Amino acid sequence: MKAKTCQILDISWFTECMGAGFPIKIEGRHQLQVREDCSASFNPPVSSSSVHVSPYACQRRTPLQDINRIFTDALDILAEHYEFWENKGPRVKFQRASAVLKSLRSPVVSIKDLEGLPLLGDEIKYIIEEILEEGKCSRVHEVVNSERYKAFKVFTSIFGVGLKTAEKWYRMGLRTLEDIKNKKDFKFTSMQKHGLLYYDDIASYVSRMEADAIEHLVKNIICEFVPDAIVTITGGFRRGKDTGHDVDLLITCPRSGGEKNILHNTINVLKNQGRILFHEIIESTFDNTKRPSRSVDALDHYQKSFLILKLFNKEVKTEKPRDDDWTKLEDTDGRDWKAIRVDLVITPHEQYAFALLGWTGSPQFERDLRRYATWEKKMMLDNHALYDRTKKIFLKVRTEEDIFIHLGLEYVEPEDRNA
Ligand code: DCT
Ligand code: MG
Repeated sequence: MKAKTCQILDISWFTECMGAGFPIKIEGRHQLQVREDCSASFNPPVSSSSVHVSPYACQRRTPLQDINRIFTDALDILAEHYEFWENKGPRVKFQRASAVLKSLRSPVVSIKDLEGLPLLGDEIKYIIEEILEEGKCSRVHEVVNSERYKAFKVFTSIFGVGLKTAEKWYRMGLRTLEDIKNKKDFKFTSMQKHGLLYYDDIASYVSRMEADAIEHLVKNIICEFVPDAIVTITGGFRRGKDTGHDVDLLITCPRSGGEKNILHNTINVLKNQGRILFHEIIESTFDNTKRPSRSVDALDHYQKSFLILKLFNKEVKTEKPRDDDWTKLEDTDGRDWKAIRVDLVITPHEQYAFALLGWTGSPQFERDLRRYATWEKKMMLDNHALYDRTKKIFLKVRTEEDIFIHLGLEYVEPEDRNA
């Protein structure tokens, strides 16, 4: 008889052990009914209808390298098109289908490869089939060449411009960046004015080296007055991306209340250094009597600042320093710096794991985590807490791993959260 070497258990076993203070005896009710092929459901190959692929991105591994980009780019464009129309149903449908394809280990070469995969309805299959046959999708071609898509793409790339403003401008007959810049009589917000002023810098992506330089300089400032502060780079860079549209930094302090004055003090030092091109501080609106938000797209309540910082070229380490690099330290217009978008987010240490998980993304991975918590576990998860609706308690966590354990999920490393 084959000896059982391991058992896969429900989270209830772990929580009961925590309550008892020692590992309790494993009973039938603790056992998870897991299919033999469950390990294969992480990183599923195509052409294997016997493999179960989860409809939730948090139950799949999605590395950065996307071997089905020809299809996922098309689906992402269609999702964005519906986002620009604020049409949530189709937007979510295309986003989720694209996320399933991004998790595949091998390229889709035939429509048969899609058998057994979730969230790929007839409409999606038709698009994939067209790309397989023609090399492109006529619907996507139409969208990217449409006046509305092109205008929204430009408008929403301006820092401080959301869908509502883009819609307003579009209805006014504006179409291009020049149209917007020429509206001297417009009442732009300060964020939008600065977004326009530094448009080219912000639109050109932040490199990993630039992000590291920003992290380094913010850390140095903070450690001067709070030596035990923890500064972590999150967002796409934590997921292993080489470029991003901004630098997301999460800041906390292990001492209770130690994080209180960090944001204002940091902003003051940055101001004195002459680095701040724009900043806006949002104070915390967190209310610990409230349960986590039900909305999968809800914003969090942390104290934060949205900034545009001046990063000097000489502060960015290049991979291979060369003598003639000095010639590149000044732009053609005589500038020796670049404007970089930076988000600083301050979190109390007891909420740090939730903030880290939430701010690491990808946005699709986060949405599916929250959906999974709600629909599969009767729990509520947001960037601040995890609430068990059955037991009516807030669950205690120290690390991201603890959150996965409470949700009964296998841990997914940040580099595999690129859904
Ligand atoms: N996020 C969040 N609440 C917000 C904004 C963002 O929880 N109010 C999450 C979702 C992803 C992560 O934080 C970082 O956000 P972005 O910078 O928009 O995403 P990104 O993956 O870092 O993308 P990019 O690489 O383009 O910066
Ligand atoms: Mg980011």
